[in-house]
Amino acid sequence: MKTIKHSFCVLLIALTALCMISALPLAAAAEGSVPIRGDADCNGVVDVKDVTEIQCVLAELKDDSDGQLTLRADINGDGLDISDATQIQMYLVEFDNIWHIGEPLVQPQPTTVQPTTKKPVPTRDTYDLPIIFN
Ligand SMILES: [Ca+2]
Ligand SMILES: [Ca+2]
Repeated sequence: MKTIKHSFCVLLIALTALCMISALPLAAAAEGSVPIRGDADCNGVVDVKDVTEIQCVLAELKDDSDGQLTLRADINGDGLDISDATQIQMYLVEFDNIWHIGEPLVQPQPTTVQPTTKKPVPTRDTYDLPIIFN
């Protein structure tokens, strides 16, 4: 009897650990730490629910006043429209993924310009006409 209890406890601990590991990507996405391109509902997975989410926003059944859904779901960068839903559908049926759907959305990083000690070389405007003295 004691062996059965022990086995049950080990099984319960293993299942709990498995559940925690499988929930990690969803938890990370839910925190909004790594937005995924095409993940309109921000659940960490790009699926047909994201297509429905886009359609609901386009039909004004859902609000996206903060623009976060558009940020994640605007696949081609021209604003949220029905072509974004179409691109996600094509991704789901494994067409070429030219828009990197399902990959982490890379935010543009600010660039810094390194200071230079060189004096700038004067350049001649190519449209200046040469001066001719007689
Ligand atoms: Ca999703
Ligand atoms: Ca778009």
